[in-house]
Amino acid sequence: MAFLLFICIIFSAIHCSLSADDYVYKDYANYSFYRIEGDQSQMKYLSKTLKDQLHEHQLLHFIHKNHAEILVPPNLKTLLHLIIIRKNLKMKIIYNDISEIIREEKQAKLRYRNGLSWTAYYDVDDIHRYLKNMSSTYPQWTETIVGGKSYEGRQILGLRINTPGQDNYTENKPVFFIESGIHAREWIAPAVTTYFINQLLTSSDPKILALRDQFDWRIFPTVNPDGYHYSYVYDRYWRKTRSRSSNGCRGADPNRNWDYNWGQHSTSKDPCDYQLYAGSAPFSEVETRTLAAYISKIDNLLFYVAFHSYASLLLVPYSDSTEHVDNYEDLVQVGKTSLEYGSAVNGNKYDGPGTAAETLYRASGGSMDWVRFKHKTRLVYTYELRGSSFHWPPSRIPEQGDEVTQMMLGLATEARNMGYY
Ligand code: 0X9
Ligand code: ZN
Repeated sequence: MAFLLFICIIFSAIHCSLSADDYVYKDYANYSFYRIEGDQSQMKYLSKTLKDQLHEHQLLHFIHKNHAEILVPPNLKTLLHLIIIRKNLKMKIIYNDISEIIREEKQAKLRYRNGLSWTAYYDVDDIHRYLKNMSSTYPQWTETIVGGKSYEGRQILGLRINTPGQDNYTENKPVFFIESGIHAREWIAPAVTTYFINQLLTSSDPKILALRDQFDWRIFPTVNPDGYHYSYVYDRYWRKTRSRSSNGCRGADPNRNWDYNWGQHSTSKDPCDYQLYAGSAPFSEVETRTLAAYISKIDNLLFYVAFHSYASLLLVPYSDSTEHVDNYEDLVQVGKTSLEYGSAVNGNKYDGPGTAAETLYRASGGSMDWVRFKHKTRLVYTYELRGSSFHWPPSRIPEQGDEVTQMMLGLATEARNMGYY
């Protein structure tokens, strides 16, 4: 490692992906995942008191209006317990030792073998292999598409599905775009996306076949491939891209990097911020820049859907304002139908639809807002999938996969009823 470090220092002007503490496995031994409840002033106190530690230890945390979730290292537990007692906060330990969950998840990892199983999480090269395999299995109406590229030189690979359908036409269908995995650690998002692709390609349900035939699909399961790989192999809670800032810190939050109201709400200017660094400028990240260029070339974009986790929540634009877009009521009606279709599968209810500013928090620089603003795309949604942490059990991927399939059917059905296509 010392030798690598020496080489990196010598060649620091060029991209050097191996440095001392970057590509080292983070095991999170004895880290606990806490959910803490309280009112707004208690949450403010918590955030103020823990600010330096959260930053210094690069910790995963969310502090909302009435609750907080924090991944707590062993040496911070006493301090946190003192705050909890002093401020009379409610606390629940979701995972006492998160490294056990990471280890279990690791044991359930699989490599690609004639397909994906949807009972395990796969690394990005296996997801790409699946997409390539599908395009050679269905060469007449699917093709792999390249939506852009990543800092470490990976492709943002997707699958286009455009069948001749019953009417025997492939031209000028409305485009249904799916963006998934922009946040590296939200593993359930790429998993349900490939599950959905599989449903479109192999289901015998006439409703799913009709859904498939109505659109020109552009589906990208992992739009942050470097981040996903890094999360898969080294640091389970990595969220950002992997670009290197001049001070040596890594990555920007790709859902804060799009060129619409960039850098305003729920973002950080600090390249070392573990979660929310907005990048050095709008579209500083090659992933968002190239994907935006790809999107801009699409005519007839009707649906833009992004998958994240976790909150069981459906969001509509804009994310940094409580003002409503002109077809807000329609977005809500179409979104509601989608959620009804989804909850019919397993009885699971989502919150929303609503704007992020009203239901979650204001956030600027997200893809959804840019697509809506720049392209005036009529039907734009962000799904925060289910879960109480980033660890959705791999054996239960099909549960959310089936819900998402129905939610997409619900979107299309109601949009059609309302004359959107
Ligand atoms: O903060 C985010 O980017 C999303 N939540 S997450 O917990 N998955 O990180 C919310 C996205 C909604 N806002 C935008 N699309 N801008
Ligand atoms: Zn996310």
